[in-house]
Amino acid sequence: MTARVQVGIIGAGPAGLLLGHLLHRAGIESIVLENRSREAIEATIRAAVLEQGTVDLLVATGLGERMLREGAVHRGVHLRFGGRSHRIDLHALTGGKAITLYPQHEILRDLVAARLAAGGTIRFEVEDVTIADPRDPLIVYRDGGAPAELRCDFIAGCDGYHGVCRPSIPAGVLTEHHHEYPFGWFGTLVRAPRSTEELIYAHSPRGFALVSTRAPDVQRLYLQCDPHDGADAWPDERIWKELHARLATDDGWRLSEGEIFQKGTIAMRSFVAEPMQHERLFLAGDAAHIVPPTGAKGLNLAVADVRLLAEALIVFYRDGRRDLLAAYSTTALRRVWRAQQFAWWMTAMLHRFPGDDAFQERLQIAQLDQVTRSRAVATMMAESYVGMLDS
Ligand code: RFL
Ligand code: PHB
Repeated sequence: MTARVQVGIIGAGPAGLLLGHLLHRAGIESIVLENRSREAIEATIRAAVLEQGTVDLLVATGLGERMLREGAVHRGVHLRFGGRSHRIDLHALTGGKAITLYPQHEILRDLVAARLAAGGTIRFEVEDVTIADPRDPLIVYRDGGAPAELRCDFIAGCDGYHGVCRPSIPAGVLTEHHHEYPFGWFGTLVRAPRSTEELIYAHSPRGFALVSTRAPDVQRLYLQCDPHDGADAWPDERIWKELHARLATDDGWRLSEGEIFQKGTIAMRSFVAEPMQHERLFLAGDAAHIVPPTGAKGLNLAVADVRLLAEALIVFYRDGRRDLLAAYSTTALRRVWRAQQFAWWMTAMLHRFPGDDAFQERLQIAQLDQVTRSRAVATMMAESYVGMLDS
């Protein structure tokens, strides 16, 4: 059976679902095709740091209710090095902006609920999604085991780094930039009261550590690790020993311990595909770019991409103008590269690289010292951390 819709969206991550929501508000119809189940996407633990612009967009488009109630607003973050914590006052340095901690899977739950309540179509657990033609867009897939087709004016490729949209673009069209970092993050979820009100990014001679939260009684703790480490390389005793060593301060602060109920290694890579468009296929979010998590930018970039793409599609359908669609890739990539640079800057400043000696470590400390003492450098960090979406 061939269905017809204005915009066919592949992927029900934050990019795909938010795009469907924004288009619906402007009276543009879309269908979202997702190969996982609703339960699986709503249970995947990923990002949590929302920039001010992401929060403002979600609130302005009717998605803010639970986030404003359950999310935690943080007006600062801590850089910890040399046994001391230094607060970066995001709020004061950016003229009143803040980040909000609200887990990605909660945003997905809100988005799925909003799309379904508005009568939108999300087809979960579809299989074998293929873009048959990006010029006269046709998506071929299997739905409940039966063959199905979707004809559309445009395709939004929101299917993440491992999706099918980017690889469907013919060879020679895209330039792909890859950078692998020689370490990963070992991520844990811990049932314990939070040890800190605000996030702590810690530099230590033993490697990086990060203290974040997911709920008042759930901490999200990360450790720099070997990128090939499996969970068996990190028994609980080793995790606590390393966390205590890397987060040690001379002011009596203590990390609260509890049951570690989830563990896993996260690869650290940078990736950009240029351009983010081919014919009538537009890439958005992780399908087009990956940033290492140190700058907390991945989800925010996905939101920024679809805000731009939605505006371009709205202007096209309302006024027949194609100029914003034509400019989409160039405009989006400017922000993507800035985020890439910021994530690299944070990563390079805070991690121990193979072969680093005491000289490299002292240079990192000097740089951290400058970030915490120079208002100009702290402002650069604060603006990039809370406000990339506005630039
Ligand atoms: P997603 O979330 O990967 O969604 C893509 C969706 O497409 C589906 N899909 C397909 N559907 C149909 N057919 C196919 N062939 C398909 N192939 C794939 C997938 O099942 C999935 O549902 O991409 P999207 O929407 O672009 O969103 C990107 C964000 O998920 C990602 O950038 C962030 O999670 C990155 N990130 C963070 N970003 C932040 O802004 N702040 C953070 O604090 C932050 N922390 C993180 C992070 C990512 C992490 N990991 C695991 C990589 C922390 C971690 C640990
Ligand atoms: C998280 O809470 O998962 C988190 C916070 C900050 C980051 C990355 C991840 O930079």
